[in-house]
Amino acid sequence: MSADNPSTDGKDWTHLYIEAVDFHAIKITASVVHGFGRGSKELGIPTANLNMEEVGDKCELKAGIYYGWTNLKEVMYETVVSIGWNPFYKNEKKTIEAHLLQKLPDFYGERISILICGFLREECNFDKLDDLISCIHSDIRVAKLKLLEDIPAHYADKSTWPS
Ligand code: ADP
Ligand code: RBF
Ligand code: MG
Repeated sequence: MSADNPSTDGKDWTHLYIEAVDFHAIKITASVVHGFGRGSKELGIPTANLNMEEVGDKCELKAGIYYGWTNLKEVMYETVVSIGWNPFYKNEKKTIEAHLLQKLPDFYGERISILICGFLREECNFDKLDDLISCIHSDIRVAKLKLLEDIPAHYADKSTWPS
């Protein structure tokens, strides 16, 4: 799989998506820490895991899948974000993980800012790993469409971000 060419293997996940109403963009800044290493190896979808100790009160954000922008070394990348307990893996701790929609070299230890622009869906459990992967590919496709809309596109310019 490649972030550039997401495929959902013909599966339709549209029933999972929720129309966000009156969502205000939220900025989270923290450094990138190591997780379980599953994103790249098991899913083929690396996720930059945030150091939750640096996240502050934003760690209370509702669990779910979001889309937005990540500022990594002053470059903005389209991003999908997973917040929660990863029910498929039954994590014991809440995580915030960002998949940037571009292939990149590792950036562990970097301080990144994620601007969350909208909510896509609740976290789900799946019968099999392939369904989790296919649903994430669907999230990427939906996120790309949402990020073309006026307000998220406005945030491609960092000077418009809230402090
Ligand atoms: P971990 O469990 O340690 O988070 P992952 O397999 O999820 O491991 O890989 C995440 C790491 O991959 C990130 O911390 C980052 O250094 C690197 N990486 C490379 N490209 C990307 C990308 N497009 N999105 C997110 N992380 C990426
Ligand atoms: N994990 C789940 O258990 N259920 C989900 O619905 C789910 N959706 C995700 C959507 C996106 C866009 C991303 C990037 C991750 C998602 N994850 C989900 C988290 C995934 O299990 C996690 O990134 C890997 O376990 C690697 O840490
Ligand atoms: Mg990860």
